[in-house]
Amino acid sequence: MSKTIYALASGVGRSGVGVVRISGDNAFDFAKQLGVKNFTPNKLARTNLFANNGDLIDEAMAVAFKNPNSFTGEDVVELHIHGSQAILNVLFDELDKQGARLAEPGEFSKRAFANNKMDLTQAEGLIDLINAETKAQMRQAQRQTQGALRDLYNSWADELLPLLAHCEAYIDFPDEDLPESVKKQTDEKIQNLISSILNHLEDNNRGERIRNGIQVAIIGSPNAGKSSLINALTKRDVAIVSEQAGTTRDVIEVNLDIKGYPVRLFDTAGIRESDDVVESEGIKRAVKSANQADVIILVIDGVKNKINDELILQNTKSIENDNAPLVILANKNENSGFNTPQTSKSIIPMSIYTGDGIDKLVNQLYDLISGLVATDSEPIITRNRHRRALQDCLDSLIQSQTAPVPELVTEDLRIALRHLGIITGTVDVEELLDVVFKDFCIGK
Ligand SMILES: Nc1nc2c(ncn2[C@@H]2O[C@H](COP(=O)(O)OP(=O)(O)O)[C@@H](O)[C@H]2O)c(=O)[nH]1
Ligand SMILES: [Mg+2]
Repeated sequence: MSKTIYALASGVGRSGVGVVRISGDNAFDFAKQLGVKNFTPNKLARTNLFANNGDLIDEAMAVAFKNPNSFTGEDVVELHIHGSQAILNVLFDELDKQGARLAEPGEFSKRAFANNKMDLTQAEGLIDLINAETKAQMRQAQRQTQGALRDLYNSWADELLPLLAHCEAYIDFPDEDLPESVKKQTDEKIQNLISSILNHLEDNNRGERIRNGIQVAIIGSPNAGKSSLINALTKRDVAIVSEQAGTTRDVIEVNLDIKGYPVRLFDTAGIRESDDVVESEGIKRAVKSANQADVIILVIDGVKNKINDELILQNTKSIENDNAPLVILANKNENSGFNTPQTSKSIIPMSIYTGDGIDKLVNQLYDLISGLVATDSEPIITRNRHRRALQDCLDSLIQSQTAPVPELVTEDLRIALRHLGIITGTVDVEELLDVVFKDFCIGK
């Protein structure tokens, strides 16, 4: 018997239409009492909703989903009402009186998980889909909600299970000598599985990068035009631009969509020697931000400087991040005093004043980022939670290869299997559910 729950499933606030979802054993009864008459599954029907005293609540539309063919796997009714707080208040009041209660955040999805409508990776994909801001995030989340990760991890579990069964049988019947061929086959399969997991783990954190945004830090001397650049790229005045050197002190972060890829762009303090305590702290943060970045943009004032290899080296010497590709911009090229760069490095000449070079920069960023996160059709890890469990699974498999007695091999394989189950949620761990579903909002 599952208590009937309800919540606004559409966005909060005034809206043309709001969708209230009701799920549980009494969902159909409660909707009937409100005046819904048509329960042809999956068919939206016009209906008036009434309070118990006969007052009209709203002219609405209703659709019923019969269990198990619903989002939660329970009986579900969705009411399309006018998105007004007053209507919601009256409607929720009536539902409370009937014995329903407001759903907790993520409770619909939790029930969907409990009723095997989705595994934990699909639930996580759903949160990511709701939070997606760019196309790449959307595609990745869609693949996950469709079960790409679930299928992969289940297929590994399916490979492990018979191996575990073999080992257990051997323990139960130790007098029967395990044929050499079976042992060899088992060893091979474990080795293959180890290779597959290693391969899957060595993904350059692509999935997490797409999920969290690719970090791009803008660095360079004071007054090079870093803050002007972040404003030009975001087409907003997010950072203070000033002729005065040392204006930017805090690291300013903005989110940017580069042709579908989510980018977190960081404007930083100009790197130079400074006696000013606040500026020095800003410079420290600038270096830190560059050290953590996936891509670094170095802006150089091409009027004030003759750009050559030596100057570029000087501008980057405090940064320790060899992994991040470096994009070098020679700014202010509309000015007659602009010095043509003399260097072996690839440089984008640009003028933030005229906009020259901005397209080239965006294209280059796109190429670099797509190289960093490019996904073939293979499913990729999107959370640290998956990564940790896979690493644990891997450790147990590797340990099993040198385990001295069959009992210990069995134990290692069992633990490996358990770690795969932790990712998909086939292992029953209550605190795991809290971790996964805490990010959900009410109504999901
Ligand atoms: N001539 C010229 N000046 C620029 C250009 N971009 C920025 N500036 C100027 O350079 C100065 C410093 O810019 P700002 O963005 O604050 O540099 P930051 O210290 O690197 O953040 C400001 O006076 C800007 O107006 C450009 O393309 N051409
Ligand atoms: Mg600045």
